[in-house]
This record gives sequence, C-alpha cells and structure tokens, in this order.
Amino acid sequence: MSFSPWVTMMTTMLVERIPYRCKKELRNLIQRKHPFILTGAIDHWPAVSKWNLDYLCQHAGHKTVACELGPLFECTRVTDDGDIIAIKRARVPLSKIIRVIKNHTHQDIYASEWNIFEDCPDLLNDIDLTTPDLYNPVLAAKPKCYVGPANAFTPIHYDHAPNFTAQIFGRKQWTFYPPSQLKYLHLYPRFSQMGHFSRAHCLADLADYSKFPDLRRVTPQTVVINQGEVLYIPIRWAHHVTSLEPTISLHFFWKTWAMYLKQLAYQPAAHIIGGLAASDAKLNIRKLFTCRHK
Ligand SMILES: O=C(O)CCC(=O)C(=O)O
Repeated sequence: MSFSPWVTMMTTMLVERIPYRCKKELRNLIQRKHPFILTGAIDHWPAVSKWNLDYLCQHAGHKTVACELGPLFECTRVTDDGDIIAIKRARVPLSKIIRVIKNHTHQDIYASEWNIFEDCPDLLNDIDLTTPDLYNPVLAAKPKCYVGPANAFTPIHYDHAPNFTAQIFGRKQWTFYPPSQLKYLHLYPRFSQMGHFSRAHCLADLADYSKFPDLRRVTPQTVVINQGEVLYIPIRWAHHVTSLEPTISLHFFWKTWAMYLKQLAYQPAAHIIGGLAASDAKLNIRKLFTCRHK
C-alpha cells in the first residue's frame, strides 16, 4: 500500500504522547527533532500536586514579576522592517497578578519568563531537576515560569533553542508548524528583532487568508498538554499557545552542543572573561544547587 505525500506528512507530524521510561530513551527521543509529550515524568514532583495560584501567592506573592499587559501585539509597535519600538511589559507584584487572574477582571495579563527560582530558591524543593533530565548544567538557561489566566495567548513564533515545558497547573493548547513550513507563516524579516515571529498576530489573523494567503498551505497540529505532562519543543518548530484555564508552567530552555560550540567560536574573548550566557547558566546551576542542598 502506498500513501500520498500529504498523508505521509500528516502522519509524520503527529505529536505523540510517550510514557517516560529512562534518560537514555529521552535523549533518543530528542534526537528525532520532533515535538512530543512526555507522560509520567514529573508525577513525583511535589509542585504538580502542591502548586496552584494560592500556593504561589503564599510563597511569592510579594515578589515583583515582569508581565505582559494586553495582548502582546496590541501593545507592541513594530516598524515595517520588523523592529520592535516598544513592548508594554510591566513589573507587578505577583499577588496582584494572581488577584486579577482569579477575578477574571482582565484576560490580558500574563506573567512570563519569570526567573522563579532566583526569586524563590525554596521552591526548588518542589521540583526535581534530575528526573527527567531537564537541566544540563553547561547548556541550560534559567528555568522560566509562566503564570496566566484562561485565554492567555502567545502568538506564533519559533525559538532558536530547544525547550522542555513542564505543565504544573492547568492545561494549555499548543499548535505546531514544522520548520519546513516557516516559509508560509508570513514571518518578519529574518534578521530583524521580530524575525522569529509571524505577522499573523492573533487567531483571527490566522484565519484571514486574504491578508495571509500562504497560511492556506500549512498543516498545523494542535495538542493539549495536561497538568503533570512535559512537552518537548525542538528548535525552529513554530508554535502558538492558548491557556485553556488559569495555568502555571515551567520552561527549561537549553543550547544544543552545536549552538554552544558556535557561540564559543564566535565569542572567544567573551568566553575568556566569563561573559558567555552559557557561563551564566553554569554559575546559575551552581547557585541553584547550592540553594537546593543548603
Ligand atoms: O506558554 C506560553 O504561553 C508560551 C511558551 C513558549 O512560547 C515557549 O516556551 O516557547
């Protein structure tokens, strides 16, 4: 039996749910460079049973956290060649953000990229950086926390680094586009600051084929990631994300060895004086583990 290329493409695009077995198998899965959802990998993390909006408020309510106010692109002015002029991000006490999320008074507040373990090292006791193997001390960036309301929306973009997202509380819907389809996503000019974002900023834009005709050619795949699951997002897989309810997630970005070596080659001086982002990650893990074991 032979399948048409279209059927083959649809089949190869599936984002599978895979039970976590061991680190070796996880490393093999990463090599496939395809998103997947890992189940049963963080069931032992106290965070999965303990964390919710009230818990974060109790432990970190007094911390001031960066958040988006309003849909990202309504408050972001972008020039014709894709440069950002301004992003409306504010620093707001977490307790206030959580009050807004709980009272449904405003859909458009989203605490994003919060370095939660720097602010609250004690919360490291609620996760396990060693299982599954989410944290490579040399390559990792600081884990980032996102806290937002139902319908919080992150517009289509792709990332230059791979990422594991651990869904700690609530559910999120992710829609993926493979790297081969980036050319249909109406991206901003490649080397501009917005080069990894689509000009289609919201769900209405995605359905507007008169404005974005190439979007007819994409075959997105949508998955829902549940509380306690981990999603792997390879580099250059574009995605947009909608929270289905109030959510808390932890995002673990890291560089591949190829990226790390390229960075070393390009920035030897920075490396010598210890200014590399990766060294920052190295210092950071030391700090993280010091906090964890003290
Ligand atoms: O969870 C979100 O809203 C966005 C996260 C994201 O885009 C990412 O981790 O690459």
